[in-house]
Amino acid sequence: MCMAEPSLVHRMTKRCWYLAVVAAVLTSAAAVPLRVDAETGAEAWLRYSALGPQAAKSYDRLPARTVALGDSAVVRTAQQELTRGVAQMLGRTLSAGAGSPSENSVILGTLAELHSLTPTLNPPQELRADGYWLKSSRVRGFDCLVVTASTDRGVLYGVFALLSKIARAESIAALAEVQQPYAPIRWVNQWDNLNGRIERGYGGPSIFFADGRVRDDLSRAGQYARLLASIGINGCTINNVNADLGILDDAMITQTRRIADAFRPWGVQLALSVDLSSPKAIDGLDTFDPLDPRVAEWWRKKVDEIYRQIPDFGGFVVKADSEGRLGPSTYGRNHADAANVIARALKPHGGVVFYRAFVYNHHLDWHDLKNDRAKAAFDNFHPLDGAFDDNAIVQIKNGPIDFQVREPVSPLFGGLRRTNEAIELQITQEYTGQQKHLCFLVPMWKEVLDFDMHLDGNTTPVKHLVAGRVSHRPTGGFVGVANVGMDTNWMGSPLAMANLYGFGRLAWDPGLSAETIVDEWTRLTFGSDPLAVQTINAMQLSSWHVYESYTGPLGAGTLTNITGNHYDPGPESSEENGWGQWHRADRAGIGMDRTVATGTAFVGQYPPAVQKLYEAMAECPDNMLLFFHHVPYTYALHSGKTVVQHVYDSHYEGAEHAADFVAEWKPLEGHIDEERYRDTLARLQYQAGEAVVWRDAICNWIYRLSGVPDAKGRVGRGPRQ
Ligand code: GCV
Repeated sequence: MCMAEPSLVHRMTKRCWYLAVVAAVLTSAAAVPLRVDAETGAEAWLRYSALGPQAAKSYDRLPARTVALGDSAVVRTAQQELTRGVAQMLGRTLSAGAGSPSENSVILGTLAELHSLTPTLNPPQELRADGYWLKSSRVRGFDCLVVTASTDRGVLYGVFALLSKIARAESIAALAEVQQPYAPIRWVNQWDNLNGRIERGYGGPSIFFADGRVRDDLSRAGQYARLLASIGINGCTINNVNADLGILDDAMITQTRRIADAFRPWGVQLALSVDLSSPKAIDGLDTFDPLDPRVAEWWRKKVDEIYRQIPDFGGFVVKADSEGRLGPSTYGRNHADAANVIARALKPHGGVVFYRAFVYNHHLDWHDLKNDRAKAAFDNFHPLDGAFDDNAIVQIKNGPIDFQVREPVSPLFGGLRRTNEAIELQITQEYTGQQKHLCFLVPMWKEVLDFDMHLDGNTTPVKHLVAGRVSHRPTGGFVGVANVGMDTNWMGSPLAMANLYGFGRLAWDPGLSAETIVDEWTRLTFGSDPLAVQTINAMQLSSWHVYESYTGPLGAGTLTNITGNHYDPGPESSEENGWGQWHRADRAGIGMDRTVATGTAFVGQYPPAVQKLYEAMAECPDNMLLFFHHVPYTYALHSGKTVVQHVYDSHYEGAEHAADFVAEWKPLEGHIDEERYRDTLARLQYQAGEAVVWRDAICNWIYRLSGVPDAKGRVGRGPRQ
C-alpha cells in the first residue's frame, strides 16, 4: 500500500542533523590509513580473495586439471567458476578438459555421465534433483575429486560448495559429502516495474528493466544469477506482483527472453508475474473469466508462445483480488478456478503457477471489532483445499498480516492438506528498516520455519508443510522477495546481503542454525579476521531483536507509518482506516482481541494445540501478547513488568543497543576493507539516531494515550513532550 506521507518537520530537522553527523564521520574516517584494500561489495559472498601462503598450501593436493563430462552449458559454467575461484584464491591455473581424466582431475558431471566413466561409483544415498555428491576417489587410475549430481545444476551447486569451503579455509581432503535440497522450489521474486523502479526496493533501480523495456546491458542479470546459483536458488520472477499488463506483450516476451538467456548458464529459471485480467486487457477478449473456454485458449496460446522463445521458462506468479488487483471475484469464480486455468496452460511444458494467498479486503470497517484482516488468507483459501491442480502452488506470506517485525505464523500453512504450498519470506526490509537499519532476518525465519503446527497431533513444523514433503502435495518450497537493484552492492547495504544469503541457505537446508549461516556469510564476505568475524556475527544475530525492541514490541506490529513509507514511526496511521493493520490502542489499553471467546476468532484458525498457546491471555507468550489480546496498559507480563513499562524499557534498551553497534563496529577499522568499513559505520551512526527518533515517538505516543508515567522518569520530559 502507498499513500502520501504526512510531513514531519521536526523529524526532517532531526534527520538533517544526523546526516551532518554521518558526513563528519565519513570525513574523519577518510584521514585514517587502512591495511585492507577497499571493496565495493559487488562480489558479495563470492569474493574469492587470495588465501595466505600457509592456508593455500593445504590445498596443494587439489588436482591441477578439471574434466567436464557431457556437453551441458551449466556444467561448463561450473568448470569456469572452479577455474576462476581457484585462480583467485590459490593463485593456481587449472587446465580444462573434457571426456575422461588423463591425470589427477576434478571431475564434473551428472551421475549418469559419471557412470559412463566409472559404473560402480555410487553415492551413499539417492540424490534428489539438484542434490550433489563431493567425493575423493580413484577414477581410471587417477586421484580425482568428483563433483556429481543428478542434475547439471547440482554439479554447479557442488562446485560452489567446494569453493566456499576453500574460501573459509575448510579442509577438502578425503571429501565424502552428500548435500540435498530440502525442497524443490527455491525461488526469489523481484518486484521490478517495467519503468525501472522497484516496489519496496532499496538497492537502486532495476537490473532488468529501464524506461519500459528490458535493459540493453544485462550483465548484472547474469551476475545476479551467479549469486543466486551459489546459494542454490533455482528460479527468479523478474517483475512486480502488481504486474504491468505489458509484461505479456509479444514484443516484451521477446525481450525477456534475453534475461532468460543470461540466467540459463547458472541454472536459474525465469518466471513472470501476470495479471489475471490480461486476456481482456491486452488482447481484446470481452472477458477474463477463468471458466470461459476462450480465456483458457488465450492462456494456452500465450504460454505456448513463451515456451517457444524460452524453453526452460519456470511459470507465473499471480496476485489477484488483492489491493486493487482484479481477480476471479469479478465473475463470481474462486481462486482455484483462476489458478487452474493458468496451471493447465503451463502443465504440458512443466511450468508452475504460484497463486498468492495475500488476498484481503483493504476497505474493512474498522468500527467493527470482529473484523480482522489476519483471517483473510485462511478464510479465502482453506475452503478450496484440494481444488488446485498439482502444478499450482499457493504462495503464503510467513505471517497473516504483512511482513511485520513479529507476527505469528500464518494459520493457512496448517489449513491446506491437499494443496501445494510455498512460504513467502521478505528479504528486502520493507517493514524492518529498509536496509538503512541492520536487521538480520534469519533468526526470525528460523522461528517461523521451526514453528510446530501440531497437525493431527503430529510434529509438523512449517518448514515440513511447505516443502512438498507431505502426501497429496507433489511440490512446494521457499520464495524470497529479494529486490536487488543496480547499486553496486546490490541491496544498498553490504550487511543486508546476509539476508539474501541466509534465505538461500535456509531454502536449501532449514536445519542450519542462524549462527552457522551468519558465520559462513561473514567469512565469505569480509574474510576470516577473528575480530571482524566475531563482531559482525554478534551484531547480525542480535539485530532483529534490537530493531523489534525500538519499533514494535510485544507483537503489536512494526508501529510504522503504514499508509506512507513503511519506515518512519507512525502508530496512529494504523487506526481508523480499512487497511486492517490495527493495534487497537486507545485510552484503556492496547492490542487486538483475536480470541475465539471474545475477539475476532482468528485463533480458531489454528490447530487445537496452537490455539491453546494463544487463546488464554495468561498462557500467551509475551512477545505475541498484543497480536492476540487487548490488555490494559498496566497488565502484568510474564516478565513481571507492566505492558507500558515494558514498552518504555524496551525502546530505551533498543536505542542503546543501536548506539552500541556503532561502538562495536569502530574497532574493525583496519580489520576489513576501508570502503565497507566506512559505509557501514555511516549506516550504523544513522541507525543509532533513527532508533532515538523511534524511541521517543513510540514512548511519547503510548504515554499520551495511557497517561501512565515511566517508572524510570525518562518519558514525557524534555523537548519532545
Ligand atoms: C507488491 C504490501 C506491500 C506492497 C506489496 C504487497 C504484496 O502491501 O506494501 O508494496 O505489493 O504487500 O505483497 O503484494
